[in-house]
Amino acid sequence: MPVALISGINGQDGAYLSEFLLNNDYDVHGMVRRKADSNIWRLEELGIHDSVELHIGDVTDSASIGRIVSGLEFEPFEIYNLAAQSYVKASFETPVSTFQINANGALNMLEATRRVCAQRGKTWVKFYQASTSEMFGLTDLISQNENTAFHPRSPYGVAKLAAHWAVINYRETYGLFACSGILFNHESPLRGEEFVTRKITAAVARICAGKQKNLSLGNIDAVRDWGFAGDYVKAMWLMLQLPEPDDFVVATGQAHTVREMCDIAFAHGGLDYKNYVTVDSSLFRPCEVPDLRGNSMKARKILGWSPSVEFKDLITNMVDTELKREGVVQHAASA
Ligand code: NAP
Ligand code: F7E
Repeated sequence: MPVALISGINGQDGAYLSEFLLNNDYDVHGMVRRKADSNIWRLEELGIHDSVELHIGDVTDSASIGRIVSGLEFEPFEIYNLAAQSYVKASFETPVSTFQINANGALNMLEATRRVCAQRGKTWVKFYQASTSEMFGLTDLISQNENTAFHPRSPYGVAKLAAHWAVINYRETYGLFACSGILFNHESPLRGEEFVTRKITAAVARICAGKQKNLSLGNIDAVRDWGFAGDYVKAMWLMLQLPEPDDFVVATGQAHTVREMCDIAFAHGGLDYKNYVTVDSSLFRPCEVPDLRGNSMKARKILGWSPSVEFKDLITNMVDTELKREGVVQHAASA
């Protein structure tokens, strides 16, 4: 039975990746910071919390990673490093801890992998790093691919770029089987509430339930390439099944504004967003990434990967889940 270890297993991607790997007969292990009070609601919502084995560990604590990875408890086969302080806006307020988790944490995971591979063989462990379109940051290209120059615009993006180069360096220096997926925004009903898709879709449901009156947003003219998280975790796995390690952009290729998202989400709840959404300048980022759209031709050609969920369906599905969570019975016209 193949074995996988996932850091960040209780996050959005960790939950969907666990579900995907379990469906493919993997023995799934995850690293969580605390066992007793870890927030595992996503694993519970997918009904897989009893099917994965959780280990206490922290990517900033090399001793804990070494203990788990070195095979004292099991022999990892694939390691997915998904752990991160993943909220871009918060990284401006906590740049040092963001760097510790997102850059040093990835380095700790790579080092532990290198040590195991030095004992057992170069490809004993296959390593996946969660890189991000935020590394492209400020770009004037219409779309970004694996050859696009990086210009990160936040401590989050800078830290992720350091980790990205560390992966390349460990691949070139030690011959590790290490891949980075440069993933554009991917969303789902399991998204954290601080991210704009979930913030908007949850607000629509709360407004419909009479629990919220309006919604304050930041830069609603920001453009992003949003896909469904369930599709993107499959791309992570596909990368580790290649004969040779490589890096891939994963994206839909379709870009939309936050404003368009509001229009779709509120209309699905039978509302006009213009009556509810206000722009609050305090929610703007000190340094914004205005416009990103991915070109995932390489992933489509080599991995055979493609997205399965259109933007409009992604947003309306998220609204539907939030309406259910709020116990709102949908109007027939908008259902
Ligand atoms: P998420 O929901 O925020 O999950 C992040 C996970 O990392 C959480 O389980 C969190 O656990 C864990 N974590 C944080 N600090 C840790 C530490 N010091 N040690 C161990 N675990 C720690 O993020 P996501 O959306 O699933 O994203 C997964 C990864 O892909 C992240 O690395 C993110 O930066 C990257 N990424 C995401 C997107 C996207 O659009 N979703 C796009 C590109 C790249 P706690 O519950 O303990 O905080
Ligand atoms: O913002 C704008 C905001 O926080 C998207 C993470 O998974 O994807 C995610 O990072 C856009 C930005 O995601 C609000 O300014 C407007 O332009 O949902 P977000 P993100 O920053 O793109 C990348 C690829 C990652 O790697 C990250 O880990 O929406 N926006 N008004 C707002 N955003 C938020 N959160 N809240 C607002 O009120």
